[in-house]
Amino acid sequence: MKIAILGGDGFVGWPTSLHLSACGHDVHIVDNLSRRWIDTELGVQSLTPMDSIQERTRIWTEQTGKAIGFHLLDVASDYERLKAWLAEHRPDAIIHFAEQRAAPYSMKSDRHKTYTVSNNVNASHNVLNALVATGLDAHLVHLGTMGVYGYSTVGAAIPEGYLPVDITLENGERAPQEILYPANPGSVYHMTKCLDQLMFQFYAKNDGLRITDLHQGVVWGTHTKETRLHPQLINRFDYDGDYGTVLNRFLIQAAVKYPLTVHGTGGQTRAFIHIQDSVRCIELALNTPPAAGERVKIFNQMTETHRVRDLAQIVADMTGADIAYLPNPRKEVEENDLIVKNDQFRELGLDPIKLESGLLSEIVEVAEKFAYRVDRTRIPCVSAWTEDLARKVETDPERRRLKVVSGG
Ligand code: NAD
Ligand code: USQ
Repeated sequence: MKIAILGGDGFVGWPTSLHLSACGHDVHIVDNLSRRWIDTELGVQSLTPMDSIQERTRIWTEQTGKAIGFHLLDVASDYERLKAWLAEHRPDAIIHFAEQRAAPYSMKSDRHKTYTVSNNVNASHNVLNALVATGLDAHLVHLGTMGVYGYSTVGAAIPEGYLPVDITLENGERAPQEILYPANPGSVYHMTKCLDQLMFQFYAKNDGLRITDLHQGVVWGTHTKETRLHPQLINRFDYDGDYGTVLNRFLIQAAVKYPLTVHGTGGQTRAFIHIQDSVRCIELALNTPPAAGERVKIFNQMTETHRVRDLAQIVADMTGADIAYLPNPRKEVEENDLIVKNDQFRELGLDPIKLESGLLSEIVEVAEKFAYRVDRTRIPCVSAWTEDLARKVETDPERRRLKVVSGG
């Protein structure tokens, strides 16, 4: 299959590109390298030393004899070039990672909100628009988020995208329907993923586009089978207060003896998936496309759920790290339960990597190995969801104490 990987230079996109190339597909990465520019804007860098995309693809060819194309293109702002690229290359499938994906970054300021909305919504719409305009029947696989469902405890399992409901008709009879699960975003970033869902629904209905939306949980880990092949194929690893996700942050914090930064009570429950399983799920989804005219196929791409404070305790037990309970800069439910259905990937053969089995190697092979590259001042989460929360976080005595004792 010829596959366009939009955002293929990123954390999930890079190992996916390698894996699909290893499987024998003709892989083309399309990326504007905006994520690398954001590192520069924030004054941070990946924990792992990451080469240029050209160098990465050169090493891949050297190691495997397989080629991966790279095309520098802004999917959100250069519609005409995107359309021309699709018309020329005519991929059989498109995997769409090309969005600004950090909730804290999306909430930093009004400028960051505007950028996130305009980048993400335009990127998704441009792809859909160009598919119709070029008459291309490519299967579009999009990386969405579990965050579209929100995190309020309802006491029922979250279904895979669609919720069965009964509508009471005028005559009093009940009509069963399936609707998109009510969107309940917790940040501007998550809001853009909710908007994506509506665009997918419309284009599948109106133009018969074949679309799969993967509602993914928090991804943890670094390596996959293919990134291990050579040191220069290594994946990126974000640990800073904007892009670092919770479990990977705890791992590196433990490695540099920085107290584990739990927000609030740590009662937030989230869904998780290892990067190797994420790549595997994308492959499974790619191989089972919906038919033209079918509604958007939605999978919950996660393997286990955990409470943040339990994750901190697991990492503390393994490493002896201290835990710091800090004021939460985010406006989010303090304590929630989360039960999630993921039957579809299980039925397709996903055999998940469990947290307990993968954590130790991640600490030794990555966190401790590259700990010397950590800038401790970039660890604190400083992006607050509201002005009030910003003030609360800034003046909190525990946070100030942590800053002094940890040097961060
Ligand atoms: P990332 O930021 O590492 O990668 C995104 C890539 O897209 C980057 O290489 C960036 O340069 C590129 N990009 C962004 N806007 C672009 C544009 N307009 N044109 C071309 N390229 C553009 O993010 P990631 O962690 O790899 O996440 C990939 C996708 O998966 C995102 O859509 C994200 O929402 C979703 N997701 C990620 C996680 C996670 O924990 N990392 C969890 C759930 C869902
Ligand atoms: N948290 C802490 N301490 C930290 C960092 C985070 O307690 O040092 C808490 C947060 O307050 C939140 C939870 O951990 O309650 C998860 O935060 P996160 O930064 O790990 O994840 P999130 O912001 O939800 O975003 C990440 C990805 C995003 C993806 C999402 C999937 O960046 O692209 O969509 O996970 S999900 O969470 O399922 O919506």
